[in-house]
Amino acid sequence: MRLLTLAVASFAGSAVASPSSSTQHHPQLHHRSSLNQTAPSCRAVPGGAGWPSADLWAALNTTVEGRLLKPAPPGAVCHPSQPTYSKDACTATQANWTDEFFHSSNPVSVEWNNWTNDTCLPDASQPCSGEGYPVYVVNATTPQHVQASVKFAQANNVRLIVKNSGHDYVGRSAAPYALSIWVHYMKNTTVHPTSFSPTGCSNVTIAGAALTAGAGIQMYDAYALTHTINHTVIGGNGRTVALGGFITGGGHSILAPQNGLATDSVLEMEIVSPTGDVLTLNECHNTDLFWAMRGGGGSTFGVLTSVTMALIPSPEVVGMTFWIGTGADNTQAFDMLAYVVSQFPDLADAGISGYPIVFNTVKNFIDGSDTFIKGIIGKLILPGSSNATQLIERIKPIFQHVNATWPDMFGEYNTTYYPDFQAWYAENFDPSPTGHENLMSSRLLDRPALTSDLSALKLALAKFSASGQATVYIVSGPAVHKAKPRGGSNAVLPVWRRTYVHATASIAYYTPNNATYLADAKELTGFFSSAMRDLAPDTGAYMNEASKYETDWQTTFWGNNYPRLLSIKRQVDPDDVLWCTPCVGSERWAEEADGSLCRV
Ligand SMILES: Cc1cc2nc3c(=O)[nH]c(=O)nc-3n(C[C@H](O)[C@H](O)[C@H](O)COP(=O)(O)OP(=O)(O)OC[C@H]3O[C@@H](n4cnc5c(N)ncnc54)[C@H](O)[C@@H]3O)c2cc1C
Ligand SMILES: *[C@@H]1O[C@H](CO)[C@@H](O)[C@H](O)[C@H]1NC(C)=O
Ligand SMILES: *[C@@H]1O[C@H](CO)[C@@H](O)[C@H](O)[C@H]1NC(C)=O
Ligand SMILES: *[C@@H]1O[C@H](CO)[C@@H](O)[C@H](O)[C@H]1NC(C)=O
Ligand SMILES: *[C@@H]1O[C@H](CO)[C@@H](O)[C@H](O)[C@H]1NC(C)=O
Ligand SMILES: *[C@@H]1O[C@H](CO)[C@@H](O)[C@H](O)[C@H]1NC(C)=O
Ligand SMILES: *[C@@H]1O[C@H](CO)[C@@H](O)[C@H](O)[C@H]1NC(C)=O
Ligand SMILES: *[C@@H]1O[C@H](CO)[C@@H](O)[C@H](O)[C@H]1NC(C)=O
Ligand SMILES: *[C@@H]1O[C@H](CO)[C@@H](O)[C@H](O)[C@H]1NC(C)=O
Ligand SMILES: *[C@@H]1O[C@H](CO)[C@@H](O)[C@H](O)[C@H]1NC(C)=O
Ligand SMILES: *[C@@H]1O[C@H](CO)[C@@H](O)[C@H](O)[C@H]1NC(C)=O
Ligand SMILES: *[C@@H]1O[C@H](CO)[C@@H](O)[C@H](O)[C@H]1NC(C)=O
Ligand SMILES: CC(=O)N[C@H]1CO[C@H](CO)[C@@H](O)[C@@H]1O
Repeated sequence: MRLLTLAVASFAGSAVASPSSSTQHHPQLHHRSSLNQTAPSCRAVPGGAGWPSADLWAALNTTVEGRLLKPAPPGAVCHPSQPTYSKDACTATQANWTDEFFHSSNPVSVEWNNWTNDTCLPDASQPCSGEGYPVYVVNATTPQHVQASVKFAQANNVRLIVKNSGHDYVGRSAAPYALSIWVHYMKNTTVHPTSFSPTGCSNVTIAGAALTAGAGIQMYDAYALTHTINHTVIGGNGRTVALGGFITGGGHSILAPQNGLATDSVLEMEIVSPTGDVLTLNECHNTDLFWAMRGGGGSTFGVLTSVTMALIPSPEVVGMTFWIGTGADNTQAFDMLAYVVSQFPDLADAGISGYPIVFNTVKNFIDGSDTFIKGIIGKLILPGSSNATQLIERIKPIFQHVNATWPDMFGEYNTTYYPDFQAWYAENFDPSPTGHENLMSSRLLDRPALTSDLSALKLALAKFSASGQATVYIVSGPAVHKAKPRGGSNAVLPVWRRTYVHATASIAYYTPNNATYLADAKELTGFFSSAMRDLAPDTGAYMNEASKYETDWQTTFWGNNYPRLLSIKRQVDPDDVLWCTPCVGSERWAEEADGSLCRV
């Protein structure tokens, strides 16, 4: 995610990695760890013996009221060999490929090309097998459509995935040979203006406004709707990010340091369980699942159909944009950057949050000259205030210290008053373009990591921003630390309760189907992750925005919640009907080189 359009240094591979040798697929060699020796060792694949017959698919289609789709890959319109080929449609698709709305409104498309394995880009010079995409999709609008899809996948040994907006950075919303439940059109909403009583908890009334929303509701819908009653959800910064993946992963927000994580605001959920039951989860019913579905991750414990979130009165906001930069050859650039970032815990404790980004040797976007600079740029907010001086008096000393300590530092800040959060969001949402190869790495940083050893922080930031930029988002703070989720707790990584900064580094590249680029990108992702692990070995990472290749991912994403999450997963999904990686309980299966999913 990127807030500002910097001159992003597109990744140019340097390592001399050789293409990984392709492994032959030998289903008969699979060793089964499962106790049921008659269960198939792999999920069914089209054309294989176990794939459901056309009649079975037609019966599913009837059950889901004719909402079964067999979509062509969106890029097929550019390939003359494909049935959907069309010159005009190709032009439109190419024009829209960087547009988040395009991917989120398509039944199978996802934002980052790699997760469909570049198997049908809108580019005639690339291959188009479509094998990275699911085969069938249910365009679900009711829990019953979801239920029928889950039961069908279970009964027929078909790989099952869930797609919502397709934003996912770890590739969980696309998969080959799968049936996909597309929840994008689950958009029912109910506003509760004054209070909410969780279903079947006759003794509980939760004061304050709340929103019940279908899992397909996207950020811009949620903000716009709650704005009509002068409230806001604790939401993310993208426009099309949907509640399904966001809430189940934890959901960070620029409003979180003052109000808690998005998932901390959840009062109730409705899900379809992996065994096909429609369940209401809250503090009185299905409490284990209620705990797990708030932070345990998407497409693992069930399919979310709707969620009820507590709202906050929309705060007035003082917003600031700022930058501090210096010539790329200034050897003290990272001394300055480490100092500035070390101030973030104090800023968050003072009620300030925001989206700063470190930039490292990028073309001078400040004056447009042909020079290179290093520095930091971003947006800060002080919600609940109309007095810009309160924000400025916190930031000015930082600028003064920088100027007094290091030579040749240039900077600027401006403030703007917004009467409510919606007014701030309308100008400052995340417009990140999509439609390229993108791998990510991330780390959550607590006060010790940010303040106790500035040499270590300096080194880590320098490595972490090596691809041109890295985020150092202030999206956790006091209210996350002392959050009281309903039912006592939820499953987010406990490190959130002492985090101040969510740092991310991405490798974006524009050369598809290139094994060298892929290998280099994976290597760099690992380099970023290890730089941050060295700085903060006892923290972890936000699972929704992280490296797919994170080592020790169980602990990195869930910490000491992992054993309880695993036991709930085994209990509610003994057959691993919902499977993704890196996801809780995924250890018993692995994707083969040809994309099929087999037991290990
Ligand atoms: C531009 C951009 C901005 C972002 N901003 C933020 C931000 O401010 N804060 C933040 O926390 N994150 C942010 N994210 C990350 C975002 O939270 C994740 O990408 C999240 O996975 C998106 O969920 P989705 O449902 O929209 O996407 P999808 O890719 O469709 O789904 C993501 C995962 O959730 C699962 N899932 C989706 N819906 C359901 C459901 N109904 N039931 C069960 N599982 C489901 C999918 O199977 C998949 O595993 C941002 C991402 C992008 C690309
Ligand atoms: C074992 O797997 C087979 C095939 O999936 C299934 O029919 C059978 O019911 C399973 N047996 C048990 C005991 O789970
Ligand atoms: C499902 O049924 C609808 C309505 O009859 C039909 O239009 C659609 O093509 C069917 N889907 C598939 C994949 O056959
Ligand atoms: C592409 O985007 C334009 C406007 O953004 C829209 O009108 C058009 O329908 C889109 N095309 C496709 C194929 O989605
Ligand atoms: C999916 O369902 C929605 C809601 O009924 C409908 O508007 C949309 O056209 C459908 N999409 C496809 C591709 O069938
Ligand atoms: C949305 O509302 C419609 C009509 O009231 C209903 O049929 C459907 O089940 C609801 N969907 C969800 C996800 O609750
Ligand atoms: C929201 O705030 C505006 C401006 O203060 C006010 O006019 C309006 O009545 C409020 N709406 C509600 C539903 O409270
Ligand atoms: C409400 O009652 C349920 C049992 O019906 C119990 O589990 C829950 O803890 C109670 N909650 C409160 C706030 O008293
Ligand atoms: C501050 O405002 C001036 C004048 O509008 C503008 O040129 C400058 O880019 C702004 N700086 C920042 C950091 O937003
Ligand atoms: C704004 O805040 C500053 C610093 O806290 C304070 O001195 C000043 O009186 C405030 N101004 C108003 C109008 O409240
Ligand atoms: C330091 O002071 C100079 C001269 O007043 C100014 O141009 C520059 O922007 C300042 N730098 C910072 C980081 O405030
Ligand atoms: C991805 O595509 C490559 C060819 O570009 C193929 O060798 C590989 O098996 C595919 N992987 C998956 C998981 O589909
Ligand atoms: C073309 C490409 O880069 N494909 C890769 C995308 O990511 C998956 C999952 O890591 C790899 O298996 C593919 O090789």
